[in-house]
Amino acid sequence: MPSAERIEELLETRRDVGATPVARFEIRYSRYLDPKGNPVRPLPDFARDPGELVSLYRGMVLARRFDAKAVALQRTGRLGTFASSLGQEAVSVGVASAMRADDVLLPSFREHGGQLLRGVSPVELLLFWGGDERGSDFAEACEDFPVCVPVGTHAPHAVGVALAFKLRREKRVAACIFGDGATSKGDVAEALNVAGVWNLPAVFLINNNHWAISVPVSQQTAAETLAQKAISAGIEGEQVDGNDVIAVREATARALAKARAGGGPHLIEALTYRLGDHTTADDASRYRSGPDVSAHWAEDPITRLRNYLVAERLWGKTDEEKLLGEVSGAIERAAETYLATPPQGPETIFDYTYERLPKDLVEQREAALGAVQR
Ligand SMILES: Cc1ncc(C[n+]2csc(CCOP(=O)(O)OP(=O)(O)O)c2C)c(N)n1
Ligand SMILES: [Mg+2]
Repeated sequence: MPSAERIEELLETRRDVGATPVARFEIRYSRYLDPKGNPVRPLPDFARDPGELVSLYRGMVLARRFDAKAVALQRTGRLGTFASSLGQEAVSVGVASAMRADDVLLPSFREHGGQLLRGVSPVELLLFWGGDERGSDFAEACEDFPVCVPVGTHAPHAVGVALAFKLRREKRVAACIFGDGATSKGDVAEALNVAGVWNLPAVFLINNNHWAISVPVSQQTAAETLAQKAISAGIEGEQVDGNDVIAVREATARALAKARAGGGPHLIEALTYRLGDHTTADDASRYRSGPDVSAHWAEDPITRLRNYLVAERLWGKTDEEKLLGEVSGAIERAAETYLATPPQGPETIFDYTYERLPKDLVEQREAALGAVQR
């Protein structure tokens, strides 16, 4: 690595030979509420409607309740490995709240808040995390994509969805959410690139929770921001405070409107923090310190919006109690329905991959059925 002086010397040489800058870029960051919930600039129009703000608040509270229940079910052996969105609720709730019903959401695995807001039921989500494929067959939002566990592989799918919208001349947008870790994958770079070349109606959102399991963002990239990955694809990129649901919604709404009007794709990097373990199969205390994590609780997106609502006299103790009662009731009922759903038969493992089952799998299918009947 050359020294700083040597680098400066080399830069001087470039200037001496008359090299001129041919392109300049900048990445902007936006936020409306500071971590305490105080507005730092005039709020966007939608935020003048108390109903809209309360609906965002409810969406985040519902996500947190869902997370807590799912973790409890997993810990008691009644759910598979689960990825909580604790502390990150503003990201997918903000995105989903800006979408139209006929847009298509392509989530990764930490977006239940947004999925619930779009009409996916908590029972479906629990079935999915319980290993039941019927949980991906949404009754509402049925054109939304299922949870994508492979990191970043849904970004090219979003390009396909957006291309279909463009070819059919439909005014719809594909919204794809992935993590900071996913931005190191070829799938994401290729998706951004081709979305740019074909000027597709796609909005990509990086849920930057600063960790990819035990790998911190600082080891993920040498770039100053992840949003600037848009620049190399020739598309617009920006950063928002991902714990400010108003900022996430405003940026997404702007990006969706642009894409819908034929203005092409957009990349938003939402800066948030993973307050919990990566999944229920992880123990984050092995690679990050408690005090580091606790400090991030001061940025909690739910407290932030509640503080604002309370300061504006739009929310009080009775509203809070009523909401918590309603949300807890809905999640408890969903858990009961999930637990009372008989599992699918073992033959379903075999039934949906091949049009005609190969001979050895026919034998295995029979053996599996026989083992259950015994
Ligand atoms: C293709 C692929 N490689 C590896 C994994 C294992 N894995 C699961 S989550 C994860 C890290 C993802 O980090 P990030 O994209 O930041 O999302 P986050 O989990 O922080 O939401 C990895 C490596 C996987 N699921 N898929
Ligand atoms: Mg991450």
